[in-house]
Amino acid sequence: MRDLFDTISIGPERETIAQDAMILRGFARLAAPAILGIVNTVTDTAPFRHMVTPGGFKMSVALTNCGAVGWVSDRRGYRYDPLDPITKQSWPAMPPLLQTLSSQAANAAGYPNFLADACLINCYVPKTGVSLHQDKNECDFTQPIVSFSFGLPAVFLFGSLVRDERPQRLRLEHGDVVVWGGAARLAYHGIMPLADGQHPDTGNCRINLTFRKAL
Ligand code: MD3
Ligand code: FE
Repeated sequence: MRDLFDTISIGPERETIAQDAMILRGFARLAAPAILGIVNTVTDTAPFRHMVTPGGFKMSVALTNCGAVGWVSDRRGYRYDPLDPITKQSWPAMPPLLQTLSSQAANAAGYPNFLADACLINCYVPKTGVSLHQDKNECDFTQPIVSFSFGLPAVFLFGSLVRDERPQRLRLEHGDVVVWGGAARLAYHGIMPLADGQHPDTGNCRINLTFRKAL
């Protein structure tokens, strides 16, 4: 039950966008330089790349991963894999700062036991987006997904459990964190093609980190 005291204690930076989906506005803003530095270290070992969908299309978003497993796509399907298909090596380990911040964000949203084993890092440049989809390659849908957004703003499309229902549009900005669990966990979602722009911390791109308990 929420009451006036909860509203005061959670403060204006915590917005509920749907049942079990919450934005923590600016949660990662102060940590952004450190996180973006970590992303650069990850991409030194595991570069951003455009994966191919099972249908044979090249994804417009470039991605990489860190953690025990990484999300991959190829002609055989979508899955989590302990090896980077380009380097044939393990993905870079989950950096301690990312492990801690993703658990703290989940905790702030009501998931005290979240421990990510995979972090998918997406890079969007202007005109790229992702169409409505569900994230269902993870083993345990009782665990939330935690997403951190940096750089250029994006319009996030948040639908329901059925694809054809008109999605909500939400603007996600530098440092915003969203936690998706419970009834929102299997919602359809996507990102509108990015508008042109420049951001002082990322240049002409949007970086999104999604933390998952995949195994
Ligand atoms: C909502 N990424 O990586 S935020 C994805 O901004 C993905 O790069 C988008 O969709 C991005 O799969 C969206 C993360 C997100 C992830 C899973 C969700 C939002 C979600 C699951 C249910 C509802
Ligand atoms: Fe997704």
